[in-house]
Parts: sequence; structure tokens; C-alpha cells
Amino acid sequence: FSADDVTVLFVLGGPGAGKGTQCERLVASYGFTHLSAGDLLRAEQNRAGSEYGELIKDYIKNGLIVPMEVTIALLENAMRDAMNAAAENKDTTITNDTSATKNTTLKGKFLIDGFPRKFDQAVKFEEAVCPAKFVLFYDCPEEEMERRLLERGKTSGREDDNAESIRKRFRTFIETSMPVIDYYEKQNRVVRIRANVPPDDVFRATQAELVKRLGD
Ligand code: UP5
Ligand code: MG
Repeated sequence: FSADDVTVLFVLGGPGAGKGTQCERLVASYGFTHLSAGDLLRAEQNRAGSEYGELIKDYIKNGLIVPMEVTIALLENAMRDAMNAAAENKDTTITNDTSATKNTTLKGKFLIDGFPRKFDQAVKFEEAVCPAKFVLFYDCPEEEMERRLLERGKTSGREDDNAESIRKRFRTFIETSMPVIDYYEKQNRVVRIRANVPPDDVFRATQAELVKRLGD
């Protein structure tokens, strides 16, 4: 993808920081396409005939990072699908060209949630797929993230929302994923948002930053 056709924002933060919650709101208000790497991996895990099902299940339960070839292929396919859908939409709604143009532009804005989680993934994705415009980093203390995940675990059915998996996810985040944030921070590409306040407040802070950076 060329940076002229698509705008990519990485949405990062620890497990339970609220990445998915904020992305949903950004989709509703700004027409981003939301791609959660974790959701794509869980879908692939459950896809009949997937050769990676067992591997993904094992990695996620242990809070480990799935080999990037798998994740990048899933992200790239999902981006391609969204772009194709947008192009089709443009052809079929040609009678109403303003909304068609608008739609097409909107589909080119992606929130990549929960990726990259490792330095080499960041480099590879930006080289092979598309550079990110900047990184939204939801910064939340571990105690709060733990409280949220244990609460969600009562009903989520996620195999990694249990005390043991959560501990492993936190460890991977600190050891492997924080260096990615530091790397982008050094390039002045990180927008840090305090995430241990109610979702509405986090969203307001996010909107303020987007206005500054994207001008809408
Ligand atoms: N909640 C949200 N915001 C709140 C707020 N401001 N105040 C109070 N409560 C708030 O939120 C979590 C919970 O908190 C929800 O109940 C929500 O209502 C509440 P959510 O928005 O879901 O947070 P999020 O940051 O998205 O948490 P998630 O659990 O999805 O984060 P993870 O990063 O752990 O999960 P992800 O799905 O990204 O990855 C899972 C696993 O997949 C990884 O551990 C890894 O094994 C694998 N993976 C890879 O290998 N590679 C990848 O590239 C990506 C994932
Ligand atoms: Mg999530």
C-alpha cells in the first residue's frame, strides 16, 4: 500500500488498556476501519482448516507473540479486503459521486490495534505493507488493567482472561512490546493518552489529539 492511499495508525497499550474500546468509538465517529491483530488471530484460530489454529491457541494462552509472518499476512489480507470493498462501493454508487468519494476515502483509514508488539514486526510491517502515520499509546497502570481483565474474564470466554495468562501477557508487554513504544517515542511518533479514566474521557483526549494530527 502506498501512504497516499491509506492512513495507518497503530493503536498500542498494555493488555486491557482499552484499545478495542477506543477503536470502536473511532470507527463510529471517524469511519476508520478497525483491525485488531488479536481478533484476526482468534478468527484464524477458529477457522476450519487453518494450519495455524493450534499454534495460535497455544501462543495466546501463554501471552506469547505469534510469529509475525502469520499476523502480517492476516493484517495485509484484511486491509486488501477493505480496500476492495471500498472500490466496489465506488463503482456501484457512481450516481451519487460525493458520497462515493467520501466512502472510498474513509475506507483507506486503518486503526491497527494491538500490533506491532515486537520491534522486528514494526520494522517489517512498515517496510513491507505501509508506514504508520503515528502511534496512539494508551497508557494504563497494571493494577487497573488487571482489574479490568479479571472482570471481563467472568463473561468474555477469552482463554487468556485468567490470572495466570494475564500475568504472562503483562510480562510480554513489558519485556517485548514496550521497546516498540520506546522506538517510536524516539522518533516523536507516539501520542500518549492516559487511559485510567472513564472511557468517555479517554475518547475526548483521543479526539483532541486526532484533531491536532489529522486535522479533523
Ligand atoms: N474498559 C475499557 N476501557 C475502560 C476504561 N477507560 N475504564 C474502565 N474500563 C474500561 O478493554 C478491556 C476491558 O476493560 C473491557 O471489559 C472494557 O469494557 C474495559 P478493551 O477495550 O478490550 O482493551 P484492550 O486494550 O483491547 O484489551 P485486550 O485484552 O484486547 O488487549 P491485549 O493486547 O491483551 O489483547 P489482543 O487481542 O490485542 O492480543 C491477545 C493476544 O494475541 C496477545 O497476548 C498475543 O498472544 C496475541 N497477539 C499476537 O501474537 N500478535 C499480535 O500482533 C497481536 C496479538
Ligand atoms: Mg483488544
